[in-house]
Amino acid sequence: MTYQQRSTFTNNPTAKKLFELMDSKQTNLAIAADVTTKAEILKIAQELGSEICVLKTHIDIIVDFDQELTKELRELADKHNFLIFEDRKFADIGNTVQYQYRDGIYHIVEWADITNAHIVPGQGVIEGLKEVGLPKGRGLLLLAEMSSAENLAVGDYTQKAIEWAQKYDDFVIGFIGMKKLIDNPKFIVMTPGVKLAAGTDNLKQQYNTPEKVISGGSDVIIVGRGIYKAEDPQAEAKKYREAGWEAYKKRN
Ligand code: 5BU
Repeated sequence: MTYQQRSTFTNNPTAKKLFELMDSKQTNLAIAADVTTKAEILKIAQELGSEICVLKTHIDIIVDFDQELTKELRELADKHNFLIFEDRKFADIGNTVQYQYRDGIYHIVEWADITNAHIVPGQGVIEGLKEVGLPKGRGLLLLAEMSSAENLAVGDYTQKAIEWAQKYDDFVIGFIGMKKLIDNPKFIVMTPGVKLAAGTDNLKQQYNTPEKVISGGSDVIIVGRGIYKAEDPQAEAKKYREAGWEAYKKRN
């Protein structure tokens, strides 16, 4: 099924928008913009915006963060037609994650289309985030699997994530996973740990190629250092975009 066709299976507005823009823009590339200054992240959003479906942020690593930044990122997202995914990995009781999602200095729910959560606290983490995010049409990804070596998100844990995603499918739009996890077209799988050359880093990150990830049934490749550390990030982003899209076309 095409991304466009899959958009009709979900009622979540963010999931719909993502499927539609991936198809119209012809990209399944997300960039992990793991840089530490406003200037750097804005440069990435500006220069790579036309190549990507999703800009993934770690907003709490920006040393000169201010409210202007999220406003500007939002403007760039609307201008270049990509979604913003704050990779916050919420992991507390429902009441606490509500504060973390809505309040503090980041007000994540105000500007991030998508965020994600560990399921280790149980279903309360999903319910808490949903009360804050769903009225704004936001979407949540559950961490069903991770990319790092020897991580514990395997087996029954992964199965629980799949079960709870179906239970809360108005708000949970899919997973962080390494492959296709469930035969239901409404759920999106995004995969980190992607590089044109498979391998590892020195801190137990594990990389697969775009071809392997997409042919395995994942929908979005998340690429960080493979792009932003390259000499010419724009040219590199085009390569990843093409590799991801070719693999998708081959699959369909
Ligand atoms: P890299 O530079 O392409 O290795 O960056 C990967 C990004 O994906 C980085 O922002 C991580 O925080 C993020 N990530 C990951 O690498 N593995 C995971 O399982 C999850 C997130 Br969840």
